[in-house]
Amino acid sequence: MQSRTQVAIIGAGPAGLLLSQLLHVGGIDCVVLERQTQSHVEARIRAGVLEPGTVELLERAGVATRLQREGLPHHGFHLMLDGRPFRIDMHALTGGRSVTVYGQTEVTHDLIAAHQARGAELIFSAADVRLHAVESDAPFVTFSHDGMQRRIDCDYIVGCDGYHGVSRPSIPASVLRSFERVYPFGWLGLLADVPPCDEELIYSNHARGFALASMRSHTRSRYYVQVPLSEKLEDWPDDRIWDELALRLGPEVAPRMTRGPSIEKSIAPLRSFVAEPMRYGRLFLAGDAAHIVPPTGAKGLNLAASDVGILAEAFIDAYRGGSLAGLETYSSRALARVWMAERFSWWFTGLTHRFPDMDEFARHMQVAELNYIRASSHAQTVVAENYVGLPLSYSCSS
Ligand code: FAS
Ligand code: PHB
Repeated sequence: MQSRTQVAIIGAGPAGLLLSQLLHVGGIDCVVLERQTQSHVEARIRAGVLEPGTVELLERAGVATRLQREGLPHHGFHLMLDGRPFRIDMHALTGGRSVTVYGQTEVTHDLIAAHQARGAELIFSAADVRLHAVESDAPFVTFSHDGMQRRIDCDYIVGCDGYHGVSRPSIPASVLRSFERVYPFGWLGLLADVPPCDEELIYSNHARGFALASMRSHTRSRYYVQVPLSEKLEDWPDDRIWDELALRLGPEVAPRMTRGPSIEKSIAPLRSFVAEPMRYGRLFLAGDAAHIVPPTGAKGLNLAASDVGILAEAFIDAYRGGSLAGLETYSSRALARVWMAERFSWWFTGLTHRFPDMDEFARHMQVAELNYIRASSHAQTVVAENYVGLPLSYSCSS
């Protein structure tokens, strides 16, 4: 069965769904092909913090009603060294900018609901998706669905299929350049329907390892502890996680922590990764298909959104304004922002985690840098403006 669209999008994560919604608002026809089932996609527990730029894009896409009602504005967060917290007042240090706590799970749910409300072509359980003729001006994708072989001809393909997708490998190895740092630890995440231990997020650098106290609402908490990559989830019953969190969040915070049964637990590896270019012929990459950051800086979802914001505008310029300049400069403009977010995520991970090969000098460097940030409003401003998301102008000038 053969059909045609203007833009074929591979992957129904936040990047693919947001791009599809923004293209629809811009009057551009597209189809989204997703390998997993809808319930699998909607069950994923991932990011929790939205930058103002991401909120603006969700508003432009017409999917921010619940976010505006249920999202939690956060004007600051806490850094902690061996149990002693101090606050980064983002709102004051960035001229009034803040982040919104609203789970990626909810963003995905809202985007899928909007697609289904308008009868969009969002195809779940699309198996064996393949990209064809991406170097030509007549690319197409093939896949199987409901036992039928399908082909969709299109003007452009956008790979929003994440780190393990098929799109990035569709760029010839002779063209693709990749850069990577794999961290010698992972994050064990726990979700529980208990009230958070604080009004704001707490990032803790502790001698036993990193911990993060986050949330999804006033009644649902999200916690993380750094664990060696060799750890197995089955060796971490809830009580062991709560005990470790109490130790790493210290005597001031631990008494405020409410324990309860986990509703989700997982261990995620950490890596920094960038693939260049983010365009090859009629194929574009966006989100985790092109880059991965350690979640420390809460950048993964937000970078995916900023890629998509740049790309959607470029497609609208091409289809509505007849200018291909946006598409031609997409990769360099997106990468300029990606590398700045990669730097912050790498730096923030280095500042807050215990590395197995860390010697006493390296530990003193971490302690000195955290104490400098505690003391200096200038140093705090650097942290704050990166955390809320750098202005697009920073990366356009590079
Ligand atoms: P995604 O990976 O979300 O979506 C890609 C989609 O493509 C998936 O639905 C996949 O099923 C589909 N797909 C893959 N191959 C396909 C194929 N061949 N055909 C069709 N479809 C295909 N970021 C944060 O900011 N904070 C966090 O705390 C955080 N925690 C994370 C925890 C984990 C375990 C992971 C893996 C990531 C985490 N991230 C976090 C990063 C995460 O939020 C990503 O940045 C975000 O999901 C990026 O969105 P997408 O680019 O849409 O990629
Ligand atoms: C989360 O709530 O999942 C979260 C928040 C901030 C981070 C990473 C994860 O830096």
